[in-house]
Amino acid sequence: MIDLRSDTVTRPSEEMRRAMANAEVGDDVYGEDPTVNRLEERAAEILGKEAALFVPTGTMGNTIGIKVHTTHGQEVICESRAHIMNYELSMMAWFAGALARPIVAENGILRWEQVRREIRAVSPHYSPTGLVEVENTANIAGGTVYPMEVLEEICDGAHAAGLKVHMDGARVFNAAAALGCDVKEVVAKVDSVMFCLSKGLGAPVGSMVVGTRSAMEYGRLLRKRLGGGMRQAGVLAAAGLIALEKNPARLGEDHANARLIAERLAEMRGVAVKMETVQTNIVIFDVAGTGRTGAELSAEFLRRGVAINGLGGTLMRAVTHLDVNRADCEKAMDVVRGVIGS
Ligand code: TLP
Repeated sequence: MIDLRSDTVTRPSEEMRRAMANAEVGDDVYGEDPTVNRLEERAAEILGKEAALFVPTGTMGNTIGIKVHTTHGQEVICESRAHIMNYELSMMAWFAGALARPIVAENGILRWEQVRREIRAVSPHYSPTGLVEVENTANIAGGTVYPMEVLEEICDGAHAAGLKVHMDGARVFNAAAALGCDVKEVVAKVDSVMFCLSKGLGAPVGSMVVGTRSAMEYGRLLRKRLGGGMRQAGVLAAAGLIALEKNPARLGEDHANARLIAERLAEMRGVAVKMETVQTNIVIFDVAGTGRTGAELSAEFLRRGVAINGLGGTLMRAVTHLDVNRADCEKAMDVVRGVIGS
């Protein structure tokens, strides 16, 4: 099967499996797992922040990132398609007691002017703003990337208004690759970042939260409270280290493969692709013109050995990653063309 459902589906490489088997471990709740400690140090170093925390999932990482900056009853400004609002089982409401204040932004990229208008002060009526959240890359908008000047303006504006900025950087290394710059520059002005080892970087499990030392110390307590004290987690961190050190450099291949998929899809009858949103490893496309739903087509593709998810209605998403090469993508598009017509 050619699996284009998500970059979460990658399997650990031989090198990762060997490193996992041989990992030096200890009890991480006591801070004694040397492999976890090394991963946290390297993540902080690579992102240019003071400290990092290894967490089992991106959802837990975002939950911690939001909770460290907010108090109950505050609002979190985010884009309308944000993962924190739509895909995390309302975790920020459940755990942090925060309300999402969504903004519809073109291609999922917020602008400071839009954010500024939604900031609410303490008043007898409003829930005050506690945090600004940016998703980079913006998954459901097509894996779009924040231009550096747009991001910097949001961070400067938020800070001047006394607000912190959390980045859901599940795919921030894809953003850095697309921008052609060091990931340090991408996250320089945000106060905390969550990024996933288990997506484009190819680790089997794990995400990191990165920020100031004091925020990460509080985050460590929150992780334990959430049930994320993982004990001998060095077996997972060992794979994470390889993902972090080796795989950012190859993300450009995934981006080129996504572009190929988008170009092929755009030639098919009844399929619409917003080409300007195809900036990284995600292709969102609309099959309304085929007269069929995403769910129907998804089932037909799957019968022919290609997995592509529907996103509800007529939207679909194809994601490239380590475990699909260019030939796989070409083959997948032949199958899709066979079902849809050219
Ligand atoms: N995204 C998954 C699904 O949940 C949609 C995917 O296949 O893309 N932030 C962003 C931007 C994400 O895309 C995801 C996962 C997460 C956070 C959460 O990560 P996990 O799944 O590790 O909790």
